[in-house]
Amino acid sequence: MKVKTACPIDCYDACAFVAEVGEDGEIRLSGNPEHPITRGTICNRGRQLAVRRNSRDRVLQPLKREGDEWIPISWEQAMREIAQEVRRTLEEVGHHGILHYYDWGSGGLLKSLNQRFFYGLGGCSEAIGSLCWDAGIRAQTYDFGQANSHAPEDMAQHAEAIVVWGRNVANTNVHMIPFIREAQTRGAKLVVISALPQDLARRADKAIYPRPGTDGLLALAALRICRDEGWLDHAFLRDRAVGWEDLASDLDRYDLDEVARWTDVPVEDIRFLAELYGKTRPVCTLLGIGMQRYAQGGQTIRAIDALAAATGHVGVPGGGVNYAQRQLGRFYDEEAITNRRGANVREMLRPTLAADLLAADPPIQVMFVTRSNPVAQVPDSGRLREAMDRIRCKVVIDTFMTATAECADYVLPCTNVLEEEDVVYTTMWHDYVSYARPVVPPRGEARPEWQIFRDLAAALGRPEIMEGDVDTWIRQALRRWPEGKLEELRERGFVRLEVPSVSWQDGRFLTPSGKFEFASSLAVRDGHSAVARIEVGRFPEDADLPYTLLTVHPRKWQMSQRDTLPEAKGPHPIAELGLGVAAERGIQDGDWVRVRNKKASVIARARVQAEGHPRVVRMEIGWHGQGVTLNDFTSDGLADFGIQAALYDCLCDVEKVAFALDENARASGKEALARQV
Ligand SMILES: Nc1nc2c(c(=O)[nH]1)N[C@H]1C(S)=C(S)[C@@H](COP(=O)(O)OP(=O)(O)OC[C@H]3O[C@@H](n4cnc5c(=O)[nH]c(N)nc54)[C@H](O)[C@@H]3O)O[C@H]1N2
Ligand SMILES: Nc1nc2c(c(=O)[nH]1)N[C@H]1C(S)=C(S)[C@@H](COP(=O)(O)OP(=O)(O)OC[C@H]3O[C@@H](n4cnc5c(=O)[nH]c(N)nc54)[C@H](O)[C@@H]3O)O[C@H]1N2
Ligand SMILES: [Mo]
Repeated sequence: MKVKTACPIDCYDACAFVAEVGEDGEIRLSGNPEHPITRGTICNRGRQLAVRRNSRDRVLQPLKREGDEWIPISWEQAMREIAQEVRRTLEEVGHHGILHYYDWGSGGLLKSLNQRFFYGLGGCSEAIGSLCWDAGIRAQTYDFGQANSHAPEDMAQHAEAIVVWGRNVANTNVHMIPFIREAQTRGAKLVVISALPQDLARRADKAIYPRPGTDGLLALAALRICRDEGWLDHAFLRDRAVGWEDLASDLDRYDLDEVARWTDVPVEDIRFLAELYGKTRPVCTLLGIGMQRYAQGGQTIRAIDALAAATGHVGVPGGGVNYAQRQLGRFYDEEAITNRRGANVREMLRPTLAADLLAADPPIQVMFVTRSNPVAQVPDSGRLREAMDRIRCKVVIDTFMTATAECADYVLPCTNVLEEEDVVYTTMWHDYVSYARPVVPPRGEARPEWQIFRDLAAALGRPEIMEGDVDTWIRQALRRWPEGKLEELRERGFVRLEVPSVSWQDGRFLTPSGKFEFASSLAVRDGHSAVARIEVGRFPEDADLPYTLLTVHPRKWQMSQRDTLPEAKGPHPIAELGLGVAAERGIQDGDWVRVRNKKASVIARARVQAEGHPRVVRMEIGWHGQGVTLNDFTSDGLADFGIQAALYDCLCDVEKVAFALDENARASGKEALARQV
């Protein structure tokens, strides 16, 4: 039998699945062919969800740490003991002594019931801010009033050029590829701007590889050329925007030759970009998350917004500066799920979690982790482990023994998406929502999280906190939906929410002025320059650490969710090296190298990259081993806007520790390696 269900992974694509269970019990997942984005295909991460469901390594019973051992215990014991820890904390220091750390490991609507539990206690300490995309969200809020994206069909049908700027669509947003192809078949040009090599660049008319973190300069220098050449949309600047004059006069600070030196992008390429935005119409810009993971990440997104807006690509079919899809929030009543009203919450920032924990007064006594693996994913993870060590009781809810679970006192097994009913409502890009249905029963003793928190509330003598059932909660959260839409969602497995396919076409923006704001009063209020501005003095430099380490999202798996992938779990990560790194350090493909900075060091296998910025090292985030996670390398610095981790402002050096060996010599190679390391 086929069951329509949904992919809950935090991703641009938010796919709809069709699941089939074979007689052998094997679950086959495929894409729902009717879904206009999924179009019948899913990625390796999606398929892995079935493997994860049935994996031998899955946690199937509540576990309690005793010394160095994990002892299986009953749910009754787990709930009783954890309730006791909660009670003690409430008595000793109050509800701020309880931390709920969560992230978006699942995009299920009902997952927010976790928060309901803590708010029901009167409040808690809670993680806020973003390891992901907040600087860019805030930048677009200053400029447009909200971060909206055009429908992909609009790009496919109307764009004359597509600029994929800092987004690795071939890895992280694969369902975009057919739309790009469709536009290219019509004759649209494709330009890729990326610090690292990308598969998509092979299909592109042009690839530009700036020095990491410098794209804002590139955009503003290109805009200066457009200003000087008169390649501007004067009607837009006059009728639909404010502050152009302020920005226009600020552009003189970006000298073309200097920008070329800082960005490592030749002057001809900066001109190429200016001409593309200035003379082609319309240009669709697809922005990635990577570019705003820097100290000036927010300004960088504002700079690109300004380039595209001034040259006439905002509010027109086939245009847009597409970073995120934030138009869908109004369709959901999250308060109906979280019941937050009246709760007293102390905020701790995800990007600076370790420091916030160490400084907390009152201190955290009980920490709950849901939908996340912070020890692998939060910057400065060495310090985080240290901070967690001081917490009396740590409870991790997950399906696997993650790097965070390894540091816990209790690990509680939750259900996998294929065992759950939920509305999957998080999309970073399009405007579809999907419905998850149970395909198979929960394995072992795994329980849905809402049930875990219901049991805990009962153990605390507070069952009213989690009163309700799945159907009621869903109906309450979707009460703004038109009659019949929920039934359609359940029947088809997905529905489209009605938002404009071309954003800002009516010229009305959600900014204070109601116009596009080249000069933003909100930015000034928040302590920033009114106009997009990049300061070269703020690029990180360290004579001892000449290269940038980019710990980007893995091609084949979702960040730290690699438990079922032997090739991802090896003892050594792959370090992809730009040509400059390889040449300066005398490294060849396959050599063993040590990647290090002041905080961490790891032995990796080198893969030399012919394309990309020459002085960049890339490792895929989520790997851990050799006593470290890759976030042992990163620092907890913030980007300029919002609350955003500047994870890619990370410098490193690389040295060769052993030569490459051919397959036959591998065994003795290991000895050679052991001797040299
Ligand atoms: N396969 C896979 N897909 C995923 C995920 C995953 O883990 N695996 N994760 C999902 C999530 S949570 C997110 S947030 C998204 C992230 O999706 P992306 O935005 O695509 O990915 P990032 O890893 O944040 O950024 C990596 C890209 O940014 C580029 N980049 C980095 N710094 C710079 C710079 O300074 N300038 C320019 N021009 N480019 C730069 C890199 O070259 C790389 O192409 O992907 C989602 N999709
Ligand atoms: N250095 C560096 N660090 C990064 C990034 C980077 O590019 N570089 N990217 C950042 C980004 S964009 C993001 S979004 C964050 C993400 O950070 P996380 O969300 O912590 O990342 P994941 O590794 O996907 O871990 C999710 C965990 O949730 C579990 N999980 C899945 N579904 C459920 C569920 O329903 N309930 C519960 N309880 N658990 C569930 C999974 O098994 C997994 O262990 O990481 C950030 N960290
Ligand atoms: Mo993310």
